[in-house]
Amino acid sequence: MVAEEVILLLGGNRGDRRMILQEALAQLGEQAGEIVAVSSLYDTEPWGFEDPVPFLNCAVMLRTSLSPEELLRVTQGIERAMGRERHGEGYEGRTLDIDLLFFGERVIDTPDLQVPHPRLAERRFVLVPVAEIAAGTVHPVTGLTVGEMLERCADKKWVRKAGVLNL
Ligand code: PH2
Ligand code: MG
Ligand code: MG
Repeated sequence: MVAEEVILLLGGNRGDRRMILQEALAQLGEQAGEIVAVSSLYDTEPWGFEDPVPFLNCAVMLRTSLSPEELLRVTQGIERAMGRERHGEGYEGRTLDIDLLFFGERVIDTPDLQVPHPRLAERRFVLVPVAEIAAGTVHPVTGLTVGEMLERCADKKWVRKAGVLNL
């Protein structure tokens, strides 16, 4: 299969947040493909639920020859390896979440996987890091670029730069 460009969002708000994202990036490079770009780290206010601990988020661009389903299995394996536990429905604090935001220009809507990520345009904690590395990426359904989505985003939750990962 021909390699495709994928954009992921990494985040977590439990444990050593920075070390966990650093290790997740290394694992993605080993198991998923070639790391093309990584955004700065951002401290971000928890979105959609109350939690005293901010998230640390960053965006990653990857070239992969895995299928979307294969990539999802790899990212879920990395989440589990970094201590992610799932406790049923609803948002909760977690050590590591890896979300597939864009997969080339594909549109995927299955019970296990929706790409582009359905809530991406509503969230500054997603759009700010992605705009840093891929502001011109076009949403295959709405036709808006990431930069345009950020300009239109009404989300008021705070997002603050918090350093960079080592490449
Ligand atoms: N992830 C969520 C829910 N809320 N809030 C922030 N700030 N960052 C996240 O990564 C995040 C969230 C669901 O995966
Ligand atoms: Mg998520
Ligand atoms: Mg997720």
